[in-house]
Amino acid sequence: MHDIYRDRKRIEMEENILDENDRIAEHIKDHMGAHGVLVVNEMGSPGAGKTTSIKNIVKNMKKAKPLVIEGDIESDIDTIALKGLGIEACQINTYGACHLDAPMIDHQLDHMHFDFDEERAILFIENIGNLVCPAEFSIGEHVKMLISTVTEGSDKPYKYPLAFEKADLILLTKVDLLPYLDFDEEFFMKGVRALNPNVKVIKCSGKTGEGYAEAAAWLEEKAFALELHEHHHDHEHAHEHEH
Ligand SMILES: Nc1nc2c(ncn2[C@@H]2O[C@H](COP(=O)(O)OP(=O)(O)OP(=O)(O)O)[C@@H](O)[C@H]2O)c(=O)[nH]1
Ligand SMILES: [Mg+2]
Repeated sequence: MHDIYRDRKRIEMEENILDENDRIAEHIKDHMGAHGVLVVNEMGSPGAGKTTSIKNIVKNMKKAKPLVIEGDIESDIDTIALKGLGIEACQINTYGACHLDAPMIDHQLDHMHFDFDEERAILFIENIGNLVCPAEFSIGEHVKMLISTVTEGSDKPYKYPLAFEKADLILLTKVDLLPYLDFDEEFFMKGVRALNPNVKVIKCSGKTGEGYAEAAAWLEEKAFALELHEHHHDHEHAHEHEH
């Protein structure tokens, strides 16, 4: 028999978990922002060009210090590649979970030291390669950056609307491959605009470097628009604020 009571209990529990996640996310966002750190939640399918985009944006950053948290189900391949380029990076492995959540980031931040001389920093958090689940969870970001690639096809905004609806910045990557594909840019943009009329969309290529200077400038502008707190506090657990 269908147990309505149990279904309701389950829904209540899921709501509580989401509330708790959002509360911690809000704390991370405020705390990092007050220290001049812009947090970027980078999302996109496996292989869409998330790590390539971080590398190229960092190359084009002029004023802020780059920091990276790599999220993967397993392995530290991307972290090793970034460190090889001299970029400060650390790894979170979820061992199965299809997205990062705010408690994972809160925990990771406790182990990171932010001793940068620059006035501002940009913390890129590469989420798990997945076009669905990461869009449902805030992890303390100021900016949701969606990586969508021409090789996935132009119908993705129609099939995976939430990721496009929530994005603040969309990088359309691998545009160097357009001559070999039948990507319909007009159809893609129509889908994006229907969900998110004002989102910034930048066409990028990791091969030619196209677009990444503009992406870096867009993010650095956001970083420098953060309002710093006069008195900096040390990082505290979000749950210690709950009484
Ligand atoms: N031609 C071309 N290839 C690209 C571009 N960007 C990324 N690639 C290639 O696409 C593959 C995946 O790129 P990554 O940057 O590793 O993608 P990712 O989204 O970080 O992948 P996961 O972390 O595994 O989900 C690599 O072989 C890249 O070299 C691009 O702009 N043009
Ligand atoms: Mg990657």
